[in-house]
Amino acid sequence: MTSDLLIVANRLPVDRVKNDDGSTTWRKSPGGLVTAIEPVMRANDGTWIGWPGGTDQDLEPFEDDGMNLVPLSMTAEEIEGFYEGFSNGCLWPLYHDLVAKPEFHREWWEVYVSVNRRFAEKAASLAAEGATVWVHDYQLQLVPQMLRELRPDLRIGFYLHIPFPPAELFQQLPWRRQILEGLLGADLLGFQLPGGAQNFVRLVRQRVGHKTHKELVYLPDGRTVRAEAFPISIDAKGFETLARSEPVAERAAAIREQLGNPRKVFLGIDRLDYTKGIVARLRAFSELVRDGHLDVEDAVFVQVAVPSREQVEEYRILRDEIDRLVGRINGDLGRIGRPVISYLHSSYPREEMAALYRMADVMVVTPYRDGMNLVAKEYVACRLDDDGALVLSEFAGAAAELRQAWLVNPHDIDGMKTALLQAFEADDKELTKRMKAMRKTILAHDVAAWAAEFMRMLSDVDNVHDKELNPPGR
Ligand code: GDG
Repeated sequence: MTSDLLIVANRLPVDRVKNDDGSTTWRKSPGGLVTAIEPVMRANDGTWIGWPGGTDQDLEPFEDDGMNLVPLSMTAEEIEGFYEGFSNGCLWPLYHDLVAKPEFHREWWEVYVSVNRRFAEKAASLAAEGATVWVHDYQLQLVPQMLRELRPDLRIGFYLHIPFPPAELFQQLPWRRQILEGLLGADLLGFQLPGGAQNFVRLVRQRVGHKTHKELVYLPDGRTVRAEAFPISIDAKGFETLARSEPVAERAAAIREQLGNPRKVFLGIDRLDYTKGIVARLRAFSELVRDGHLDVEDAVFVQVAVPSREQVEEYRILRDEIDRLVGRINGDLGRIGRPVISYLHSSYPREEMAALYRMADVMVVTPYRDGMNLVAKEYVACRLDDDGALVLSEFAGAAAELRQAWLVNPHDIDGMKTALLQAFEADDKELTKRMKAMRKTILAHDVAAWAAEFMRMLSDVDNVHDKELNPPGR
């Protein structure tokens, strides 16, 4: 069975859950990508190829809720070299401004190449003649070229969910040319921000030597590749409806009650990742308490850190650091029944996330670098009464759209303290003015519009040119 539309992503949109009786079932994983792509998938009887998690081998393709899902198994060695190693130990920090030090290991690279090849081969075997294939994210940057070599008849799109770094950083990568050429197999390359697309085009010109003009790259074989920004969004209406529901409203009130009904609640929700700036933000808040600007009777900080990449050393170190910091802050500054920081290392259902967004007065999102940051957008979508304040890092992609947030530089602790205090003290009129404007932005551009725009551009893209070109490889 072949498909006219294929989604190729590192993960399948479902997680495998073991039941008490030992049997296993699939549960849709949380996240906007599935919601965004599902309608397009259904309309085209699409197929999604991805790793199901774990090391189970030879899982059969299956249908879940009307979607064709094709599991691509990985061995323990592949998970270590491809996923934890090259993707998360090398590319992730390199693409996030070197917030941590990337490690360059040749063995990791070899596994990255071979796993990308397996994804490409699987896609080639499942695509109908002239089908559209949409490849996702930094784990699969070689797939476009590999797939084009196998199947020149396909229309190939690629979307990068994380930032694409400036040339000065990217060129550290020993395999920089292979990655650029891998991406150039696509007809359309989508980035979160125009800056990422520009970084890519500049690198292609400098490092591969292809002719470029604005967002276009002209290849010697006569193909044109387009690199453009498509800022991702959320299911804004879906979040709003959830936040409006009675159970979520009740839960929001119950959480505040459990926190001792402080005057204002600050909230942070992040995957536990060193790019998210969790430590600096907690430090800024605790200094405001220490210096008497905030009182624990008046304000509490709820920090949810969702477990992530726990096999990677850097992530274990960060978890310990946060544990120690929270313990010290609460030990030094808290009172009985009144911790300064209410810290949760756990993941939650969507309803609980909506209740947290609904009950929080100040949402604090302070990554050092973030492709977009959907949490910031979800908070805005859940503020039905146009209230609540958003403190947002300038270095999150979302800052380009959410201009009415209190924008901060997460490296500047004093600047963050000022912004936190301003957000805490802002009057209702100020809050409403800012939130209204942000809600308008989010509701006008949701994730369905994002997916539709990418798909439209991919099908419209004029991928041949008749330019006279010099051979590449200057
Ligand atoms: C990458 C880029 C870009 C989190 N915890 C729970 C939960 N979540 C959901 C949130 C949100 C999503 O996960 C996290 O998205 P972010 O954008 O904040 O961050 P990354 O995971 O780093 O995502 C990022 C994104 O891709 C999309 O392109 O914006 O820049 O780094 O939707 O709600 N959902 C549930 N329980 C949790 O405990 N249900």
